[in-house]
Amino acid sequence: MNIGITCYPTYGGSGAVATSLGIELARRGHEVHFITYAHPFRLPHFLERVYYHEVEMGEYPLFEHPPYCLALAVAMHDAARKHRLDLLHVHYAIPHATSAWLARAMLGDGRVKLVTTLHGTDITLVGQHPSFRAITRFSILRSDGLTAVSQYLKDATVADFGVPAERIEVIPNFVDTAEFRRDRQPCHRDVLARPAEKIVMHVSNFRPVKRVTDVVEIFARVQARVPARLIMVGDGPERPRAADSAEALGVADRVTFLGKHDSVAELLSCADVFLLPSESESFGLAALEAMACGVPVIGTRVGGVPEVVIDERVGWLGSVGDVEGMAEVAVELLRDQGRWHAASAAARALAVERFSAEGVVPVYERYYQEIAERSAGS
Ligand code: GMT
Repeated sequence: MNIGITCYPTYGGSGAVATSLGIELARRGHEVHFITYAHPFRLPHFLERVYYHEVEMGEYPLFEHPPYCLALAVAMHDAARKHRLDLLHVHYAIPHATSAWLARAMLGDGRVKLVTTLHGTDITLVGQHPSFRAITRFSILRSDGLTAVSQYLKDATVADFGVPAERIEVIPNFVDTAEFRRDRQPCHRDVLARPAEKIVMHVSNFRPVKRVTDVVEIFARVQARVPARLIMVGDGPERPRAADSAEALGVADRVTFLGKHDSVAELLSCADVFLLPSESESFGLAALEAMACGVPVIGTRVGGVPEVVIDERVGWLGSVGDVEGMAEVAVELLRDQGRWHAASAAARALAVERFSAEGVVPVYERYYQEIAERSAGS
């Protein structure tokens, strides 16, 4: 198939998954066209059958708020026409599903099928804002295919937007288990920590929902009992508060803020525990990537996280804000080598068995086929 993919290309789980999906589809012989405003951050520069179309935005003094949604629709329309796209697969509903619907209307023949993957706050937060709600509902209902990254997110979409359950397919996120693995070289362990220290890691966009100050609070309790270092990967609005919190708790010299990284596999592969104490999380891709690297996950039982961190063999989930409980489990795990090795192996095994690209990408391919056939027959 010739497939157009649109996502947020800079940082974030939805862009990471969309890009990996495009790369895997191209490996399987499909022609893939990324239609985005910047080069997708996880896309290497040249890959066979992979093309990148940058959305061009015209500037005009009148545009205090440039209409990106329209420029994207035009780029989608052009790519669909020139490259005979069979399908446009958009990741994150706002505004991508709307632009895709517009692009198809401009094409006028209904040949291009639209698939929208719902990722999280497009449904649970931003999509519910009065300024977006009606257009979000309209656009997702106009998609030929709808997928959600977890059962939790599907249920939320049915409940909050009145989308019929049978219209949404749950297809979980996946991880490249050849890239995300424990025995990677080079391993940066020696640079990140002293030999006797354990590495506690957090990766996110440092938005309030991630509760990064809880990460620091948990770590402060852990390092009081086990020699350890906290590695914070990513950046975002809450980073200054996390740094202040490390200062206030007297652990600033044990916390390293690495900022944004394109590929986190080489960092995750030398971590001992991954912390994800989020307030809300439709899936938790970072947790899955940690698990694939054999890193047990300690986090919160929210949203779709229990569908990823499935049981206590691979990690532990507590209540939002329970920094004491999460720290206690981290200490127990880090002190007991036998238990840690069992959790690490179980985390890796679960990632490989349930969330590998080899397992999940064919599910997308079958879904595309079904959408194409269903629409052809209707
Ligand atoms: O929805 C967002 O806030 C952004 C989005 C992203 O691009 O990272 O995150 C969501 O999608 C990820 C990929 O499917 C999931 O792993 C995250 O759990 C989800 N974030 C939230 O639900 C807060």
